[in-house]
Amino acid sequence: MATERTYVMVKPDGVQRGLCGEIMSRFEKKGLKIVAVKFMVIPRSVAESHYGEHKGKGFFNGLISFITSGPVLAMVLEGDNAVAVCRNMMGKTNPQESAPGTIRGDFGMVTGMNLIHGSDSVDSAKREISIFFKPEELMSYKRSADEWTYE
Ligand code: DAT
Ligand code: MG
Repeated sequence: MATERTYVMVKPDGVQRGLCGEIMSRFEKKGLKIVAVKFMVIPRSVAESHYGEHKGKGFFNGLISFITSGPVLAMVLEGDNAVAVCRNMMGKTNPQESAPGTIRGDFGMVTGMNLIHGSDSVDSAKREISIFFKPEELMSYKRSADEWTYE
């Protein structure tokens, strides 16, 4: 098994539309383990660091304004291949190109309000988790359901 941790965040539009529970529930039901959760308004400097790879792009300033415009639900999820599993459940960046059954495909209409962020690699997951959480905020625990989730 390739147990990984990934950084997932319900963006301000998802919070405003009352989708926190729905989104978290999908990950829980899939079998991902919740390792950490935080409800917060992201400071501008933290948002710029989180989205550093997009600095200089035309949408960067709008993205930073949007992601800092209200509270987000930040979380760390763990499981086998958690990074790719979560990205698949999110759908494509443009919700109109996302398959039904994915979070963006089911709930989103435009790229600028695509509801959710998820790390795109194990390396970015490590970087993003360390931006939003202290090591002691990450819980290591066993769930009895794990033995009915993995062979
Ligand atoms: P993803 O969130 O799927 O990893 P990304 O890393 O390419 O996508 O971009 C980060 C976010 O920036 C994305 O979720 C929404 C916004 N964004 C990306 N491309 C955009 C564009 N062409 N116009 C407006 N917003 C964009
Ligand atoms: Mg990305």
